[in-house]
Amino acid sequence: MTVDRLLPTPEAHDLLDLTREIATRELAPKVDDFEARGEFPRDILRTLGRSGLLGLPYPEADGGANQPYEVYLQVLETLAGTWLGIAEAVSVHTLSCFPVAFFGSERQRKMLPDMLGGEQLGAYCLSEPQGGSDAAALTTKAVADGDDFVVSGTKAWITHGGRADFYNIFCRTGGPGPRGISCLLADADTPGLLPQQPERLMGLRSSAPAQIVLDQARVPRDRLVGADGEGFAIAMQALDAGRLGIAACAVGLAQAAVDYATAYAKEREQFGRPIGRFQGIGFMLADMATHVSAARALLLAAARLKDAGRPFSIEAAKAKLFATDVAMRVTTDAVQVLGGYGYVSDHPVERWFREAKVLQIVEGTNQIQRLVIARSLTG
Ligand code: COS
Repeated sequence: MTVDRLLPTPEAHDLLDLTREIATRELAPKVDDFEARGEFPRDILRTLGRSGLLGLPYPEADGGANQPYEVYLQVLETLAGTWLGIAEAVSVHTLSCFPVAFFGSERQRKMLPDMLGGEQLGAYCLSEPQGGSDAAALTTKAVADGDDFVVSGTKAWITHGGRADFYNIFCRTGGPGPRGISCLLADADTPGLLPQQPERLMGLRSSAPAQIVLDQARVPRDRLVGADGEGFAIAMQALDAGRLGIAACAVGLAQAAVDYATAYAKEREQFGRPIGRFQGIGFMLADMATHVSAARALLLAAARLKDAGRPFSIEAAKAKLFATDVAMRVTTDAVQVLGGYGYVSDHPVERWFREAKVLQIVEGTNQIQRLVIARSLTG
């Protein structure tokens, strides 16, 4: 069922129409095959870039489309309803452009049109094998040596690892704790930047992350993004916006599950009538639909705060927490509505159920979101 949209401009309506058209024409015919084979859809991301969908929330002067977050997130939601892997790739690429767009030097910012146009795909390297939630404890070290930093360590769970053209590497240039962390922008062909084999995932297989080993990688000193020691603050601000992207992915996935389960319940007959007419199923669908609407409302409320230039970090954490928990619950219930047919790969709900799980983990586990929200309440 198409959700009625209250969009801020006619241009936003056109953008969503374009997104739906691309989703139907380019994404829907390919998603099953790419997910089954675990193939990364680089060409499709290029198509999205050429259609202007890879730099939506950034200024036109930098090569973006100057769209409010409220609109960008609904584009993501639409993509996620057809292919979560693509929507997540767009969200992570958008996150990866954040450090240069907001903290980059004049020279670094010259790269923005290629980044935002999708010619250059980005990766965001914060997590490490021994630490994801405690991001300020990262151990990857960068030591100044002549005109370069020499970087050593291992980054983990890197979306687009081995496929990206540029990597934001959060690393330690100073002492322990958040203030010793800096952000470096490294090209994919940096000597010593060594992507490992992609992880073998439960779901989201077309966009499997990989570890990045940094073995004395030499990154020019003029690729320091922002000030020395500013990296943690950059990482956290990028994630505030990125978490809204993940929440939008969750809403899109959950809406697709509601739509699919509803259509099935109207067709499938037992005891002489469609199962959706039994209260046991009808009430389940009602709860699913209500939770998705609530998740979308929370997400858009946070986006509108961001668009208005107001603090939105805590609202983004709430939206990420709620929307991804809703996606897990709703996809679980969608499998239940389809019964045995929900548990086989002939229907997409089986895949959506596996994919929903990762959204409760990435860009800050939902336990971290609760921690952020609780600290804002209790100090
Ligand atoms: N925006 C700007 N600055 C922020 C910020 C934000 N959202 N959150 C924290 N900071 C700043 C703080 O203001 C503080 O600055 P000062 O040193 O100047 O006071 C500094 O960063 C340290 O903050 P804090 O003490 O809260 O850091 P913690 O070590 O307690 O960590 C959490 C905070 C747990 C919230 C952080 O580590 C986190 O988000 N972890 C999850 C990481 C994550 O999402 N990983 C996924 C990677 S992508 S798959």
